[in-house]
Amino acid sequence: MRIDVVTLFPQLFDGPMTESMLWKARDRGLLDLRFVQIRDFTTDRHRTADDTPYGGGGGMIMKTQPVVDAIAHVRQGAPTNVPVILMTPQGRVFNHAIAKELSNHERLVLVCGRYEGIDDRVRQRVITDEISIGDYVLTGGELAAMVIIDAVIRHIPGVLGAEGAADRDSHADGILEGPHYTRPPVFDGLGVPQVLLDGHHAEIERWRRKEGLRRTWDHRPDLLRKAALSEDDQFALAEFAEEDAELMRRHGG
Ligand code: 4G3
Repeated sequence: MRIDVVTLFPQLFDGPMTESMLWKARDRGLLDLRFVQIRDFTTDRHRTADDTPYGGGGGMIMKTQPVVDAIAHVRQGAPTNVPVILMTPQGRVFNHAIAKELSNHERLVLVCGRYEGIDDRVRQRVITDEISIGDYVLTGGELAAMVIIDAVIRHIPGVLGAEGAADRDSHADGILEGPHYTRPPVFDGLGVPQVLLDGHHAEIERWRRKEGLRRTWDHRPDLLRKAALSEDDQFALAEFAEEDAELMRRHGG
């Protein structure tokens, strides 16, 4: 997969994108990650990439022409349907399903704004998708682009080792993962659930599913409305509901 990042600050990607999994993916040729400097597409002596907003109001707006030209440059040779994604707090909110869908594309273009935003005509002419990584504002789209890159490449076959499978992640099937443990068997008086030490594989899988459901019930009950739930799952949830009701009877709400 090839990802082109269009940005005024390509140096921001140096650390995060050259470590660990990201680097392995690039080293193995599974990810071709490139950066294009928007300022290289300015045409004036001062290489001006931003300007004051029409209508006033302060802040600076990224100019249309350098961004449009930078995008046109990276799109050369790309299929006409390549997603050109603007990182913006006004986009649809990113999640596991979107990460997986984007991983099916041979190429992506990620566009990072700075200042108070980009002249809207960039969006009108060349942007195909607008994505937000959450309901908060950052000083630029670069950190959001790094989040997208990390979440997307985990779904490319061969990026995670055999031990890791993105289909087992929290959110893969709409419920969270349960707790994990490694040695030692006792830490500061805290043990490890006996079922994990017994080595009975089917029992362990049942326990993991139930603890994942318990976490979802406790922390993200909103996810349960959309999750695919088996009879066993629904039985477990009824048990949690009964436990909560019992606590309420004993201690009040
Ligand atoms: C406004 C993305 C701000 C418009 C970008 C870009 C937060 C996110 C910016 C624009 C960002 C996010 C840059 N802040 N929640 N800041 O994904 O096009």
